[in-house]
Amino acid sequence: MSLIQMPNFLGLEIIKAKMKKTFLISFLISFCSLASMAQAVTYTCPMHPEIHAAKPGNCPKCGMKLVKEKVKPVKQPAIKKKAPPLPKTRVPEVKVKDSMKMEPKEQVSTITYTCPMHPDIHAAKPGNCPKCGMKLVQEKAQSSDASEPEQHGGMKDMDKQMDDMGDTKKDNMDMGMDNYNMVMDNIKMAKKNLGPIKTTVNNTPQRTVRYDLYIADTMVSFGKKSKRAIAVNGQIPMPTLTFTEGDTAEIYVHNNLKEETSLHWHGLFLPNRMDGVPNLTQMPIKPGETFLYKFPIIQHGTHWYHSHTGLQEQIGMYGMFIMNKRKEWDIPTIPLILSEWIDMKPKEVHRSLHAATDWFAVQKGSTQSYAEAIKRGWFKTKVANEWKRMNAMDLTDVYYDNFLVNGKNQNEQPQFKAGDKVRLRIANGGASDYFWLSYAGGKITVVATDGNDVEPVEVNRLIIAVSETYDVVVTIPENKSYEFLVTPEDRTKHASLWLGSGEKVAATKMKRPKYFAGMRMMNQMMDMKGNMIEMEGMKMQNQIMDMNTVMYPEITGEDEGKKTLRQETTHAGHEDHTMQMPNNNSMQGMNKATENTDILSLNYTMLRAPEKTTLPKPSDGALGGLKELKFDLTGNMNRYVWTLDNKTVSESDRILIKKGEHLRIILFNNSMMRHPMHLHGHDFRLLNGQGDNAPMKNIIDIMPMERDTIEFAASEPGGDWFFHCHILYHMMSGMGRVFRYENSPPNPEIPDAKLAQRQLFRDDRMFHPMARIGLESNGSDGEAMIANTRWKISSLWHLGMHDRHGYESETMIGRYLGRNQWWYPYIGFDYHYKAFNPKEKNIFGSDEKNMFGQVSNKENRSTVVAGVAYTLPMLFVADGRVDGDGKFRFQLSREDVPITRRLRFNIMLNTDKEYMAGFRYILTKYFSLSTHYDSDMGLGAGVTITY
Ligand SMILES: [Cu+2]
Repeated sequence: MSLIQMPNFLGLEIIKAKMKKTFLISFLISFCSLASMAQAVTYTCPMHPEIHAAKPGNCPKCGMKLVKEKVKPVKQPAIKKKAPPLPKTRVPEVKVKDSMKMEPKEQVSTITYTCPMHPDIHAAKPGNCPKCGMKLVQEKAQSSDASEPEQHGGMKDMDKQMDDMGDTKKDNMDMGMDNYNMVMDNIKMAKKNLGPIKTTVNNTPQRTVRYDLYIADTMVSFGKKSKRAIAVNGQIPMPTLTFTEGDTAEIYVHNNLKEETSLHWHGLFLPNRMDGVPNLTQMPIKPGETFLYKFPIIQHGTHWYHSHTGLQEQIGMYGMFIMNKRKEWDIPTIPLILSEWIDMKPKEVHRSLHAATDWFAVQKGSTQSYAEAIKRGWFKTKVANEWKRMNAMDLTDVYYDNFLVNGKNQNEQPQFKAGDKVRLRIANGGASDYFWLSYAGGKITVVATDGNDVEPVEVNRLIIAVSETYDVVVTIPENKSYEFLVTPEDRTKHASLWLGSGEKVAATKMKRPKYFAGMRMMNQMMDMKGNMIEMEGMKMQNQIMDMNTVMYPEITGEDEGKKTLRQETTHAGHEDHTMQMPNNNSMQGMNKATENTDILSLNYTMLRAPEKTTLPKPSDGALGGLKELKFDLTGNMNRYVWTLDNKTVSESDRILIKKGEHLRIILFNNSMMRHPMHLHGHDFRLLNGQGDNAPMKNIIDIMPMERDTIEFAASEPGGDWFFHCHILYHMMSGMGRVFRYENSPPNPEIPDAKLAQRQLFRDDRMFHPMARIGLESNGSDGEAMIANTRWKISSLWHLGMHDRHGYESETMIGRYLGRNQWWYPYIGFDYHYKAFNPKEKNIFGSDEKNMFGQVSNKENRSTVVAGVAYTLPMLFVADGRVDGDGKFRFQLSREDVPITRRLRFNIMLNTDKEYMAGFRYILTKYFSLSTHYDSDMGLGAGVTITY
């Protein structure tokens, strides 16, 4: 197939070779010039820090744009006296291990090198680890840095600990000492700027606080039309429930809906039967029923609550859940719950995502069509992308009609005056969107996350993952009205809160992401097997390197299209700082590296608990004490399947855990989207380089390619606890697991465990219908199907206007295999009738015989078929089958090549000498104008209905 050879034709190999050559040249140049230039500017790859070049250009390993690397003086005064300093270009690599300072005496003759991941490796010279490729570090060092957790004393102990992925020591190293120091400086500064904050002590005796929540249908006009939503006590969001630590909550939920419901108390430690997951911790609350949630308030902080039933969270069932400390800050505090609104019914959103229509992309203008790619110089990227069988990439799944802060797009809090400090308790109650938070009045001081205090840090902005909470403090600088801006990750629209009164000071609006730059990044990150490449030696943890920075115009510059590309390929001194990352091994460096910005975004390594969070000793009963679990976050965007280790909730067993033991969970995101993973009923330590002071969270956002570690104590008496992606449509597709405490007492809320399990599993086993019906002047052809995670039952037809055009219908059932679901074996039944016309010829001649020389049974075929379809590079589907008459057929087809934002091209060719080519122009979600030529049915034009 000539199509398969396309990339060669496009010269990808040549480009690679060119890159190698270019690199070699630039390396030589850099080597020579470095000898003479002490403080020369050099360039490195964000993904491959071992690369150093004298000139800007592309990385020879991954083709990514090199970024400036500022040579830092060696911070080892002891060495300076006794031995020549290490070559300057080496500094950034060695610095990873800055914490391991050498004993001066050993310096000259006895330095050896080892791998941080493989302590069994010992080398006389610096270099890379033969096992993992990671930069070797100096051995025989004494760790003396402040962040060193006390319990990890000597080197021997450390070696042992190193074997443990996610160990706090290793964790510190991954973070990099400069980053650590920078965070500590930031904390110092933030504390100073925050100043002392008054507190008030609540002396009211512990009491029972009762709320009655009446859940009922309502109509809202958040979008363009009046639509159904669900209100609680007549309001959206649901009322803010406030408690004080030590209270007892009594929440009566009255279900006045015509459907089941439930409420989950997000991030709360409570008895399992009160956790509010229908069919797991309780049976659903039936229409007309009242359910009492009663639990003691044993923690504090900003939390929220939401329906855990179906897709109700998308249409209004979210609210704040605030637990004040007994000694609480005395500072104006505003709870903010963020959400999205879409006029489309959430069930239809869910179905559309599974049907993989790109209507949301059309609405967003993120189709990434060929025309756009060619016009703006990204053609090769587009081809490479499709070669790797990727459809257009996006940051979010759904196009929303509006974004809400406390149920409104625009909010005002005019009561504040110059100098006031305001605490915002923010929860992302959105179903699927992350939000950027930025402020027109200066820095944002982050003081808590997921209900847990953190040491204050100052940032310019932060992203809040779906279901995450952050407490931030902002200051009103003058007597004006300052915008606190909430921007969804895809930056299609925004919502605001205005603080103060007077002249309006707007925050800088975020420009739309550069999708082609993102596409190129995805190409670089993904191998041909559809796996995310794990970068050797990269500290990719905890959002520290925001991959998506390549798409942020405010950091990496506007997409200049072809101009940029030309400069890029000729290395014409063009500086394109591709990524916001701790280059120079510091975050200050990171921001300096990007000259056009001083934007500091929060990342997880900046979160530090004020107190030690080390887990209590495992109890004696828990043998072994530590259970380590690893999960790959997996997904298949083309069919909207989201899983852990390629298994949905219903396809996997519950994971048994023991009370008293420690759980360590290592998560690798092997998918193209970020996922906010949420654990019910427990906080976990996020191993982020803060050692003993690792922050406690119940949500961890994991970016593509990241590998992160969390750990928690199994401290509950029992029960089933859900662990899942909090993107609603991912969760409903089965992206989760259930942790079950061994020997749990039976849950009185689940009288019939088998029934409950069946209903629980129903969510991700659901079949979704979809169809495409062409009604054109030459007849009708189309396809209707129902499909779930693995299975598809489909029926396709070609009905000509008369018998010489033929009538055909094929009905098939098959199962998708593998994580990427490229394989699709099927069986089915084919009926074909066509009045044979010996004079009729098409471009292959008469179709009396097929290309294998077999006499065609098209004239009157009524037989079983069995075959296998396989998705090829460029998203062509190869389909080989044999029918009950022993006739073979091989077919190649490609659907929906995005020519322009709305124009799609379809093509098909098979060994029965049948072929088809056509265009479809998308008018609305359901209607397209279409035209196609078919070897049997001839030319036609009309409409296509897409469902
Ligand atoms: Cu997800």
